[in-house]
Amino acid sequence: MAVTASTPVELVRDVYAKFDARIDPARERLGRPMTLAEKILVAHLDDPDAEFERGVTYNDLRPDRVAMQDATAQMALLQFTTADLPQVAVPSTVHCDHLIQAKEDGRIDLLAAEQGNSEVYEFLQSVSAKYGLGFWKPGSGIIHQVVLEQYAFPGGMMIGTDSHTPNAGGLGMIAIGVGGADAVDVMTGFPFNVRWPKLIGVQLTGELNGWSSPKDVILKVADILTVKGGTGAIVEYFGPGANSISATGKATICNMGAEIGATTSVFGHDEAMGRYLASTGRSEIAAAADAVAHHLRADDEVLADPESFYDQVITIDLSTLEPHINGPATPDLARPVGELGAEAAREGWPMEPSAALVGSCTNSSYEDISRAASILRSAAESGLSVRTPLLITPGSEQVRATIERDGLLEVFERAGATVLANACGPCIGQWSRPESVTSEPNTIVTSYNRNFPKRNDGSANTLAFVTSPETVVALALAGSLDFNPLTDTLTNDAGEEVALVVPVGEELPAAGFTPGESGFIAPPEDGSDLEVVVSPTSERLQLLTPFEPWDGRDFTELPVLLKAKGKCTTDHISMAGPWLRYRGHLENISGNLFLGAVNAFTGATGEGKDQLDGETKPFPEIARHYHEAGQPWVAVGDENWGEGSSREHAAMEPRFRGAKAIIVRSFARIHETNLKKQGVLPLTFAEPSVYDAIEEDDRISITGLADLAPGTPVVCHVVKPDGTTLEFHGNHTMSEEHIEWFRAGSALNIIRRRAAG
Ligand code: MIC
Ligand code: SF4
Repeated sequence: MAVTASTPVELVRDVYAKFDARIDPARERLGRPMTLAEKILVAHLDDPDAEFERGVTYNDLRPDRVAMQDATAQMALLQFTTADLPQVAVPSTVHCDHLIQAKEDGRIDLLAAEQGNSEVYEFLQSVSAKYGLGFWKPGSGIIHQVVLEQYAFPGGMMIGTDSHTPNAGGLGMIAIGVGGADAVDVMTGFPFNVRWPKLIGVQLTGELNGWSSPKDVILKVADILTVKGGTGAIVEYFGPGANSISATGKATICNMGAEIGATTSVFGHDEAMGRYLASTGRSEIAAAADAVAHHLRADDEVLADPESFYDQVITIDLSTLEPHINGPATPDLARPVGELGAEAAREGWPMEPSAALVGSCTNSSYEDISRAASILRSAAESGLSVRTPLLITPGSEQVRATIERDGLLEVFERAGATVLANACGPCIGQWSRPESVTSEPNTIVTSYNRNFPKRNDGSANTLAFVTSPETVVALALAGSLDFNPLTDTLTNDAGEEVALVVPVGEELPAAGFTPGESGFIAPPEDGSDLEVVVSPTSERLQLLTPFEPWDGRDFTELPVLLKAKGKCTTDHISMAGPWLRYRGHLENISGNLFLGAVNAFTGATGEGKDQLDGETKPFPEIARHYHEAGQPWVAVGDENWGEGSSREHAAMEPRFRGAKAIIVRSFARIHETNLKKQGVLPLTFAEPSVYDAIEEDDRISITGLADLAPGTPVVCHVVKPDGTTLEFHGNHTMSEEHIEWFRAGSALNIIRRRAAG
């Protein structure tokens, strides 16, 4: 099917045509009613009769679409091209959003990005044309916003090479964030393999009111479940409160489900979704969805008695939910906004924010912007002005053009805000700020989803808090973290005390959306003659050399390149910001390996001891030295290793530099799969205390690999410098198929073999 600027209704109808024949027999087989996620997954099973068990089986699924953003698409497409196929097997799109740096304003920054990244954009565009992918130019918007506006549909299933792909759950789609190698499977015609998820039900009662917004729902859920509480689970939202939330508000909630590690999050089809589809020119899809509405929500028996059907149920009363603000450093550190001031004073966090940022894929809908603008407008009328530099990133060209037409952008501009490009910008560290600000401890408030150290401006001095756009604007007007918009007042230019008025907004633009400047480039019907060139001297792109297959031998006495202390997210493993430049060049990006990781032996960040020469060096240099010397190694870590992004560079870099295993207390889902895909063994300590026993000069052996089998731990030894050993078990979640990848050297090597016949 040709790739177009929007999901064609025929594709949707084809998906729905299978529902009766798939879902009804599955219900019978299970002998119980089904939840929404179960229905959508069953409808997308590769083998309709496959057995599945929550949290146990790995199953093959057939997604309807693939989406990739520019920072991950490069590596995904470099892998895809090595399979030597004429076309992608399912409709796939590339979105240019991550590589645009925020510095001056949207227009200037976009021009600079077009020039500075031209080599990468040309590569992505020519690969897209050759292999039949749709290409969204820089400036057209952030992948998840564009997907919501154009491609998502209730009951569909997609994967995306970005952890916030679940944003499309706001339109009732099962949308899963994956590493590039998973996307390559699907684009080459293979199924997507994933562990059948557990199910967490979130029942929403009451109705949002006042300053509370959809963002506060997920900030609260993050508080309850923590950053790892959703691992291996799909979060399903339902209940009377769900119906009161707009489709874009639902998308905000699903989007930030990535921060609790969930496989994805999803809402059942309702009228709000129908309104959004109609307003974005997709009435036919809305009508098709209405016709199968009973398949697009959990069965009535499930809704009536959720405890019996979900693995865990959380209830949130929207009527009493207070506005929250989470951070710094971790998205699950939550409190109602009114409590932040006292906490900041106690902790010594700078009280006056250095910047306030509205936007990102999480919070840049028409509704978000109109609510935030309403606060600014009435504040201006009462003689209040913004005291903190305010920046706004519209999520897409369509949103930008519409809020411009409706005068909302002007409200921001009049308040002195900088309007940045329709792109990720400061959300992914593409933010050029004066050093005078970042060299000092400072705080920022954003309507984004992530707030790991160094995430936004590369500075560990910057403490980031995530909250709703409404709260961001309120704190910007106050110029202080110590302000509760519900109860406090501000002094206006006439010296009077005024309270901020409660935000009001419009769910959808009354006059409909205006598309603005179209950014979609369709592929030619036949691109087979087109050539894709990668210069051998490029510093940004490098063709991939297949990883070596496993040599059949156990791993003996490998040095511990890194034992990480505390959080070791994908940002710690493979930093973004300036390093986004090298996302298409494995060797060059490996220069950032573990630069953010904290060495458990010394407390230092990004450096450790080179066991070959005893010197202290940055981790990437040690890794390069080991690689060149042919010395394989392991890394050791704590809980939730690889939390955060889907970037497979965090798995490919260690693989490229010779890592054989990553041994930790627990893994984040996407990253664990990425390691398996690239042929690195992801092991977890059967006895978590072994982590503590590992010392700097120890070596680690991993044995019995010839008998590697699903469900059987591998036997490992810590070998101390004096020759004494400590045996321990390394658990793993490798299926037969994953073990095949390991033996072949990578999952891609198997695809290559099959493609070669
Ligand atoms: C992110 O939000 O961290 C990113 C940047 O969008 C990443 C993708 C990337 O690292 O390229 C993600 O979430 O997957
Ligand atoms: Fe871009 Fe930020 Fe969204 Fe990631 S979370 S896709 S960096 S806007």
